[in-house]
Amino acid sequence: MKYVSIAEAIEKGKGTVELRGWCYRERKSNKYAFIVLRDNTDIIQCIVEKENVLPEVWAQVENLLIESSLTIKGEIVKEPRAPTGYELKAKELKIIQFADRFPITKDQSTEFLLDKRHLWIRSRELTNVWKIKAQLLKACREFFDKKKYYEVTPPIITGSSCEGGSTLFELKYFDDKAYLSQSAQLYLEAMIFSLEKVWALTPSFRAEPSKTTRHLTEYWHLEAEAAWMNFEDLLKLEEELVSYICQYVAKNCKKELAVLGRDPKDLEKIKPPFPRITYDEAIKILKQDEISIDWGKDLRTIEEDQLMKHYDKPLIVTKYPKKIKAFYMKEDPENKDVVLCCDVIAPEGYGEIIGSSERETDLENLKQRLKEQGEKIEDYEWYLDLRCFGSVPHSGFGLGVERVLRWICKLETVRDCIPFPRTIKRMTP
Ligand code: NSS
Repeated sequence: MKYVSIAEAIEKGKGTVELRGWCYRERKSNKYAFIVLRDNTDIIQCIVEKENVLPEVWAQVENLLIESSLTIKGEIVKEPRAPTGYELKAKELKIIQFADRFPITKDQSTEFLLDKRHLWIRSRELTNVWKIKAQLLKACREFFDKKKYYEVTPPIITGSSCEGGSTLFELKYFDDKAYLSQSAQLYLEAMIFSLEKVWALTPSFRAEPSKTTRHLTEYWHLEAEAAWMNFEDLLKLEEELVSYICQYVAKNCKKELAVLGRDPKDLEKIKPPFPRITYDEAIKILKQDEISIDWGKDLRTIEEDQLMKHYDKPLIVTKYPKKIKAFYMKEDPENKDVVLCCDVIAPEGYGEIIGSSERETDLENLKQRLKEQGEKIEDYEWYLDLRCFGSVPHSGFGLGVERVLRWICKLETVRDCIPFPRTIKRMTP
């Protein structure tokens, strides 16, 4: 007999099937054993009756602990009292591996759960997060494909910094020094001169010394760059992508969202246009709210959270002061103190999800900004070359996959959006 998945068995609703998976819960008496079996599709209660199975099988069932792997054959019947509405009446059962006593029980500390992460990733909550993440990534691929962007594969080992030296991970590279990539942007900028519209999904690395619910030292970065794209088109593209992701997940992950307590209707509401304000306007709103912040200071978590009390959709904040932003951002032709950049901030206090800008194309300006930021011009020679061989106006953005996923799944921390989170104090398991 061929194995069917638990979801297929429930869908069928009757007849004899053979399932395989892991013991999710178990409860035994002298005559009966209830085994809740799980596979990657669902869970189902299985009832094993001592009288209906061979004595050696019953002896095995008596010793069965959760997370043991097994196969069960039996008849599917409707059972409203069972967790998923159906029950399997076992006729045959085979233990593939008897599990040791599972170390994770109720009410354990976050640190303990992170130590046992290799086991905790099978939990029901996290399993649903992985499923939603897979759909989110599928939505992004589909989005860029429809927009005729090419997916490209930039390097991870790099010789210069993109987002400033303070958060670079250094690496011994034979007799030289190299760094782990913080962003593929500079390489995507190079690729647009062959493919015009490109995107990439890569791990990005940030030696962030802060322990927050928003920062990982290794995260998945979705970035896009396009030739001829101006600032206005950039904002539209970001708005469309975020909306596409939300619509896609709302439609395809109803069951998973329910487990995590997110109503798909919250996501269905996320449609263009998003509210837009400039940095100057953000400062004004904050001052009205009696938050003291001087013009020229970056918006921190508390300021972002305060701003978002006024909005229930992602907020686009544009034109930050030049002196606090990266060297590659284009100066606003109407005001030399600000740049044509944009951050997208998620609602409900989930913080920044996108960083982006139109790119500076003026060679002298770029060199000046690099100098001001204490960078060596020689390290950026190849990048500056791009401004000398058919330079065109262009723009791009970077979206933090785990940040968006955290918002969508309503999770406490970005650490639960990646199977094996890397943070200041943790690189195992
Ligand atoms: O630093 S960013 O704001 N922008 C860039 O890296 C640009 N070079 C991207 C580009 O234009 N191609 O990072 C982009 C996003 C940011 O909005 C967050 O959503 C996410 O990357 N991000 C992070 N996620 C998790 N952990 C950390 N530490 C982190 N840092 C940024």
